[in-house]
Amino acid sequence: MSGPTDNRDGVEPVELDAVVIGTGFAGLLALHVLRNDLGLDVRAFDDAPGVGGTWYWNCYPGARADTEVTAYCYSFDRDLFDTWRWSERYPRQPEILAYLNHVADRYDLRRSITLETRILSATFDEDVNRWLVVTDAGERLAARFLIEGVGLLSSTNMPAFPGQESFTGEIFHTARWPQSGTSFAGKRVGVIGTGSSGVQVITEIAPEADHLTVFQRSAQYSVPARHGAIDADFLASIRADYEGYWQHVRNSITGFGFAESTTPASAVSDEEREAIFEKWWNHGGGFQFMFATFSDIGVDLFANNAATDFIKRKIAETVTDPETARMLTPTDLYAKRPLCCDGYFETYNRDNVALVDVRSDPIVEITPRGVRTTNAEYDLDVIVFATGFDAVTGNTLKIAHTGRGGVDLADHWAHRPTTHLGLMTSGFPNMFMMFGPMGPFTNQPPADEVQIEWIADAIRHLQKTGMDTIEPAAETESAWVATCDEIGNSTLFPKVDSWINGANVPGKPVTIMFYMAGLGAYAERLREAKDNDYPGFRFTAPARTPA
Ligand code: N01
Repeated sequence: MSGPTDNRDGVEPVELDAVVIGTGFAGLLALHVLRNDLGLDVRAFDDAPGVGGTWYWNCYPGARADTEVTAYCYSFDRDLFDTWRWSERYPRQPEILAYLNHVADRYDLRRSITLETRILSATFDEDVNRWLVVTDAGERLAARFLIEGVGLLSSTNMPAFPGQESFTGEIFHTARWPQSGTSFAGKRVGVIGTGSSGVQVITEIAPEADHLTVFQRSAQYSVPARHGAIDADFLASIRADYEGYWQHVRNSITGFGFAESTTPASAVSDEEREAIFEKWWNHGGGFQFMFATFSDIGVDLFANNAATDFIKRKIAETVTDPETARMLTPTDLYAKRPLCCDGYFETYNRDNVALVDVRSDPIVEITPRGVRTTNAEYDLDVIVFATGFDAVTGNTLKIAHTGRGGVDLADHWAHRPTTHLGLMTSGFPNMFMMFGPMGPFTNQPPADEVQIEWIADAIRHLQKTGMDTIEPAAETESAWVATCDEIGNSTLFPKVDSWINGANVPGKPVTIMFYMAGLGAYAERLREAKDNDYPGFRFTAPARTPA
């Protein structure tokens, strides 16, 4: 392999076949497949002190997955599946982190991982078709392939309330929780935000804290999770037909492993509908409630209203104070990422928990003593920001990417982020984004596997054809964006503000950011691209004869 000519500092960059950014589910898998299966010379980087990606950082009290764990893991190694023992149906963060550490050890990945190192920039050198990657430790690497598993939900969204630095207590963000943990005993705690992280942290902190004040901007359609042991019969059925189970996961919409409904809500009587909602409320799980009850909750107003009416009635039955129940009752559509949490609404029946509606009584500032809203000041010892993420593009855009012709990725995406197949963007050859914009809106580990298989096949295709680079043509990317827009706009999700469309971060383009047709349809599109020798992609031959 020839080296890039860019040796401004007089030191040639370290030559590699591939750089992987991130060591969460996506990055670890990418490193394993590229290094151990394809035999490439690969290094992976993560700015955290440990592997695990978002599961490293999100160690807030109550953090756990809400996908049945049998589908929240890798499938590529049957022995890994059979030998790793999960303790619960929805594992807590320490268990998921332990699993990812086990994966790093099992496949001997650590020797190729550099931790506590952030990638600052990636510049494509068109003379030699290599990415010049620079780390914050000053290391320079020249790699043919750049694989980014930087986390769909990893870059924190931290609102800038005036006076934040004046607060004399402690401030935490759920997604940058101290690894040493923290105690809330005897403390007055305020939590800002009631998304997936918020409902979990609120429910967990309330029994421990002296007092908890929840600052809620939007009420949530949360359903029970029904945590518990893994269903032994279900596990046995997976073991009896391992391939069949994973095929089912990969062919589904959500990739969660449950049977998704094919029945529209309007196709059954009112009594039947109520019984189905009740059944899934008792079964537990947010995606299950949205996708296993009926086929059209995310796309049809009648179905959506039926689901919201049911959840609203449950809130009214659960929350004893009518005014608190009113504040906790959402008024918008059920079209955010569906949540689940055991005991969430019950938490507001506790004497030590108070709810503040910051839409009608906005937070004005953080004071040395706590949080001041328009109407009151709340004295606090701890403020927890459960305010979520600069999702999808946040971490990607923290890296200064320069593609062909000196084009900056931030400029390429100034209007909105675009890709082809959620994986590649035009003008940025051999750069693969796992869960990039316009990727599938699904459970991630199975989708990571679908994506890395495609990436590995694309690399094999280059090796076979003697080509050096692959990238989508601009018009191919536009066509994929149009497809994503058409599908996304046929759902109800764009009608509600959330991280799914970028509306949660002030100033961010509000747009369709996912391929909303499901994992099965997505995998089919990837298969088509591969089987037809990558139509709509551009290839270039080696730029220079290898030295
Ligand atoms: O973030 P969110 P999250 N003032 O964006 C509020 C995954 N995840 O970290 O709704 C006041 O959903 C904001 O209010 P509003 C999962 O995919 C999974 O909770 O924008 N409030 C909202 O209530 C999830 O969807 C798991 O009006 C402000 C909250 O903060 C995704 O991560 C666990 C505010 C943010 O909710 C994100 O979840 C955790 C402001 N200035 C996370 N800014 C599981 O697997 C924001 N908010 C279970």
